[in-house]
Amino acid sequence: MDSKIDALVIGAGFAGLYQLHSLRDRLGLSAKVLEAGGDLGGTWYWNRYPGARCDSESHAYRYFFSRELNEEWEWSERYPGPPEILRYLGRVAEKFDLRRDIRFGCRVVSARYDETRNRWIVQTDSGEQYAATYLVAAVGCLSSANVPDIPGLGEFDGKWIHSGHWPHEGVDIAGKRVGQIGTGSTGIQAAPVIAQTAAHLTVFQRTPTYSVPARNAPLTPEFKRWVRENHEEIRAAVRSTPNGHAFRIAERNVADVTPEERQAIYEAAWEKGGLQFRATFRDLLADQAANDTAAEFLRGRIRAVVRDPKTAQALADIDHPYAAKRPPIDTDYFETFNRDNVTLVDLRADPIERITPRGIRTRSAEHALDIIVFATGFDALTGPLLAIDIRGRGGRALREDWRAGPQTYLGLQVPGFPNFFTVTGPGSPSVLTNMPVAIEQHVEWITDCIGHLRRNGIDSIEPDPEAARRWGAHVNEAANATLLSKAKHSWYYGANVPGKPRVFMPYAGGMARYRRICEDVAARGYEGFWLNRGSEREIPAARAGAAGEYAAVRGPGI
Ligand code: N01
Repeated sequence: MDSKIDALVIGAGFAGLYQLHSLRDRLGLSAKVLEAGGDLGGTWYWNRYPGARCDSESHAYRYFFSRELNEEWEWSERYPGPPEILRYLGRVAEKFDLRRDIRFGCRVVSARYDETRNRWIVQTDSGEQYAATYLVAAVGCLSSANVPDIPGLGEFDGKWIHSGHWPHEGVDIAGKRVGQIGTGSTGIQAAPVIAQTAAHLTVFQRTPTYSVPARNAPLTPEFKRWVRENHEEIRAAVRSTPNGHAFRIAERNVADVTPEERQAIYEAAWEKGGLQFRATFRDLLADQAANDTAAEFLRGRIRAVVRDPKTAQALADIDHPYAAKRPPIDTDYFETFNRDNVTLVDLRADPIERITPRGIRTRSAEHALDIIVFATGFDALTGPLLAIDIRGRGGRALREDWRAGPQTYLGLQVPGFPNFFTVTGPGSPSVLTNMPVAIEQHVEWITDCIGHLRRNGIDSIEPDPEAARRWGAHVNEAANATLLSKAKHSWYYGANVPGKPRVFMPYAGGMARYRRICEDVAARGYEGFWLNRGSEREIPAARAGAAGEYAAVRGPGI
């Protein structure tokens, strides 16, 4: 089958659903979504590990394009879990009648740009073929599981699972000896819940990390009413903050307050819980000395909670500034190490040598296990795109073009790949933000852009390679203006995947600043892009100014 449509969207998560609605119902295009999963939900379809929960607060973790939708929907907890988020997305799909244009259980394996027909030819794993003028990758940033290549995994007699492919029927861990590798956001959520039912949990930690209590709780009727009645205010807040959350970053610097005041501010933020701990001072991510004060406070909390001094030391011996890696939030993570059935193995002192049929052997011991949980993260941002064989002009392969790292303009398009758009692609704020806010902005920009092309008889759009080069330099500059550049061993740099180029991938200049840049580019007639009509090419003149030079980054945007 060569099904011809205007637009094809890959992925039915938050991004794909809204992209379908926007292209089909606002622009009137014929559009289809191809989704590898058996149902909608993206991240939330796959990530059903014990303790999985959103780190963004529910009143900010939603679409904001429909006031009516928000009035109809009520979250039950401060941080929603996968079942509730899936119900929410199901409601969205129902309200906007999206399912009829989504094909589930079909994985896109290749996409090739046919220059003569100005069409994308897309193949799925079941041999279906589609042709579309516009191709939108809404494949997620964290959807390509990273299972480390540890010798002996194939010989393990027990069961092993990656957190991002948790079986939907669940895994019976009651009474089992479980080994968990990884202590990032996922591992920190999973360990306390696994420990409650497992006979024994052994946590294998390579890099310790800070964590702040989430303080999840049911929402009160008053709060729910406030959310319903303040749609516009909350929407305005998430659209104006650097990270797309509904909390504002304080105006003060650490040095503006006395040590006693600072302690009280940290204590209050610890009690309140959540990601807004990093919003207590505006220089926490820009100034090492400022960050040290937060880091020391958080290390002190670990030492105060964890009773065994050796375990406490291994958990608190953190080698990077606070929030330079994605900061987790938790429910009783450090308390879990006070349980009799939980052991921490510090892999820096005692590295894994191999997996044996019985369990995991480190340099000093063999740990007998029934189940190994890989909470080892993802081949982030580029992984889901490069899993598809994407070929642009002249058959050029994205995998080749990105060999030294991703090159995009605004994280929205790639030079040489006309009419191909990425939602929250590398080079955009994406994972540094509350994702639905970044997604909405991208989907709306892409929709406006395609609307502009169609109204003006433009066949295709693609970035000027020079604009992409300048944007890449700016992405670097933005990262280097923050302490994020001090944690080189992070997945923001691709450091968790052997052989992956070490390039800072998301845009750290802040969501609000990024939004302005994108708006400015569009207002200048899509400056930095080539607009093609047949063999004619319109090149909107680059003019000096904010969009041309992206305004120097003077402080951290995140
Ligand atoms: O993955 P991670 P994650 N041997 O890459 C360790 C989002 N998220 O799934 O730091 C031993 O952060 C690795 O160690 P190290 C969120 O954006 C969102 O936890 O590389 N250990 C690390 O400890 C988050 O940041 C929510 O030394 C190995 C861990 O595995 C992102 O997903 C909830 C290893 C991986 O941590 C990814 O988080 C959860 C090896 N060979 C997650 N390889 C929400 O609330 C890796 N590790 C929306």
